[in-house]
Amino acid sequence: MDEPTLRPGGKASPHADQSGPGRVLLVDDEVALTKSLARFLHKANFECTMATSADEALHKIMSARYDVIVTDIHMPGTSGVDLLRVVRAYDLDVPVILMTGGPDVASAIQAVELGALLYLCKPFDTDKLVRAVSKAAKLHAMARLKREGVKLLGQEDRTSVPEGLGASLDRALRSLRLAVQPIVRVRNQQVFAYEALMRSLEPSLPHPEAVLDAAERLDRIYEVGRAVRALAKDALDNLPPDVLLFVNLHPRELLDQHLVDPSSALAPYAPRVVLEITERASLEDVPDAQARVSALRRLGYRFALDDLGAGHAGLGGFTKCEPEFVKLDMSLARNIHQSPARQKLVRGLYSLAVELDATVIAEGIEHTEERDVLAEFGCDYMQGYFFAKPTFAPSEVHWGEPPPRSLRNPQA
Ligand code: G
Ligand code: MN
Repeated sequence: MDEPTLRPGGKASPHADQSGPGRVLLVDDEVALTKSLARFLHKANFECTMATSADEALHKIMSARYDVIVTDIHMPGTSGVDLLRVVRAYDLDVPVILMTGGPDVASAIQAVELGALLYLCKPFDTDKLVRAVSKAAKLHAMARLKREGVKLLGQEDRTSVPEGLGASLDRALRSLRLAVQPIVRVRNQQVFAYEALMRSLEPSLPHPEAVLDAAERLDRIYEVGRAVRALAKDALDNLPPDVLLFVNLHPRELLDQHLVDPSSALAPYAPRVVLEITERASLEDVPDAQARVSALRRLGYRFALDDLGAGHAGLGGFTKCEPEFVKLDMSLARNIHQSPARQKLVRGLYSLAVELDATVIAEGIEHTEERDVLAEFGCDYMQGYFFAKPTFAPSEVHWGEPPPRSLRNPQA
């Protein structure tokens, strides 16, 4: 069998089509190392293209599609992290594996935030690279399929609305209520805000996701949002004036004129309202998202990026809405005291959010140990069943045993 070519940009093995394991772009200024890595990847049937600088890599990325990018970080000229940044600006899915001779915390944090899949310290076992590239190629394929699936199902949803769904949503809207859950400051044991959580009595739409799903299918998202905002106004009337209310916003609601209307019922309360946009949904499909966020900010609303760490690892949410608050997804807090990996990730996300001038709120705190690890990282704002469950009227907050003295007073 012919040896597949290793030349940059070269057409390679017979396995290099869509059905093969995949096309890899290898970027490193150390040519000998790159060639040797390419040989290993070829043995595993990957088609490899080499580039000796980030700029050369960019050139190649613009003219061909790759399944995985493996790049050195420190190279003359543009760095691997900058390459990753550019790649993320136009392709959310392609997995990037970073290699480095000298790891540093700053570039590792940047790499995580920009959605690098893996960070390999040289020297590494080539088998490890081959395994990582194989996994990355599969993840990429899955991401592409997921996007296709979302498109397909999205189209199907619009054409096949189950019978009676409209009536169910009508009933859900008529019985809609807001539960509230406190967001607390741990150091001085204060209730800082509440999150408003939609609840309905309609049994066929038993939780908020079901209501939202029905509203999406029926193209009635605005209606749900308007109902929630009317209830939010009532809730604010019953809260102390220095307490904020966090209100979840479906990204599509950014397009609702009612939201930006200064004469809407909620507008006078805007300085006390923080609009939560989830990282799980995409702002990509909202035209002019940034301008719409700015218009709302001019009315006095502030923004929180919800569920950080659970959605796509790209920068979309941050760059489009420049949130005042960031809410760490509850999966990150879960048993964090038992997971060094989670601690490392949360520490990275926390310091990055702070650097981006966002106040971090840890969500889903259920245990004293979770509260204390987060507090130790510097996180003061928290929410979760540990303090209080969502209730229809603000309830007593459970503070538990005080955190260690050093965590109670920042000046100590
Ligand atoms: O995506 P968002 O963060 O808006 O979701 C909030 C949901 O999380 C609410 O439905 C609320 O009831 C739930 N919730 C709040 N605190 C906790 C907690 O400590 N543990 C768990 N499992 N769920 C929580
Ligand atoms: Mn939320």
